[in-house]
Amino acid sequence: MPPADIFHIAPEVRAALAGKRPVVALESTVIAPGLPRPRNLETARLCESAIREEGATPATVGIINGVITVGLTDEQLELLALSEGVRKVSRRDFGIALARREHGATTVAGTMIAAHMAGIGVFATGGIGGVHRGDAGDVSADLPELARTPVAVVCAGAKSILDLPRTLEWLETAGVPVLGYRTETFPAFYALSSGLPVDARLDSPQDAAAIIRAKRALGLEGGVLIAVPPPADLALPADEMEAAIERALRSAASAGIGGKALTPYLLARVGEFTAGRSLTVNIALLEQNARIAARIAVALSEGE
Ligand code: PSU
Ligand code: MN
Repeated sequence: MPPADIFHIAPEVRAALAGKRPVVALESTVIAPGLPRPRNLETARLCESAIREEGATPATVGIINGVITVGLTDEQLELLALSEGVRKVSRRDFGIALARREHGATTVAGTMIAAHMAGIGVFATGGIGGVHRGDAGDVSADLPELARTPVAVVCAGAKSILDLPRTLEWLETAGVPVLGYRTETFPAFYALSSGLPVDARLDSPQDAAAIIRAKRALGLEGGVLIAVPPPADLALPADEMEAAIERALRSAASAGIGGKALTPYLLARVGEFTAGRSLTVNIALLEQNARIAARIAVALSEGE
């Protein structure tokens, strides 16, 4: 584990890990630039409560004054949710944020790295990054992280602001299993299905735990992606979603937005174009994923 002056695990999380009790990591990029205030803070708390209700310990990951923190306190969550200028931290950004004593919100890749360092094997988020549409050279660092770091990531698939077929091809090449939780197809975040097949359907948390355990036992590097469709009553129709995304992509192109700013920009525009309904489903699926990740963490700890 890294030295204590740059890596801190909250006492409650440390105790759960030492006692081999279930822990679920949560990311903070979804809180800081990902969702608008004040819903971001409410959602962060909602996800933590869902994990506790299922009998696991939540560990939201972020960077506070240059210290990677696994298990943010409520005050620290509030700090990240309400501060301006919090750095979005993926693999490449850790050194910068730590050396400059900045606050940072970790992406899926960043959270996987910190979770694994702490000894946490299950992580819940909303959607992973992927291969961007149009520019197949813009590949999120989330994908190579899934290929190298052994953490199970529970998500609602990836948003169709991305090129989903290319994203799944990338994961296949890199050897990342893509599992559907009670579904045969990869969900499209706001929409129930992308129509693209997953590698296996999971019917229970125990089913997920068995696959994670078997992969671990083999010593294969890399993670497992577990995709859960958003709640059916709130999911958006695929055609409406597609229209909002096309508009957002045109808006990003004319504003000249690219690089790490592209994902947050597209998400904000889609929110406007769906009159906030994308936000409602986003919050509901985050809570649902946290709950299912906790059940998987519980199933994993029962088998040990
Ligand atoms: N997808 C979402 N909401 C998000 C993100 C992705 O629906 O907030 C965030 C996640 O933290 C993800 C990151 O890891 O964006 C990917 O950014 P990039 O494409 O720059 O790697
Ligand atoms: Mn990118």
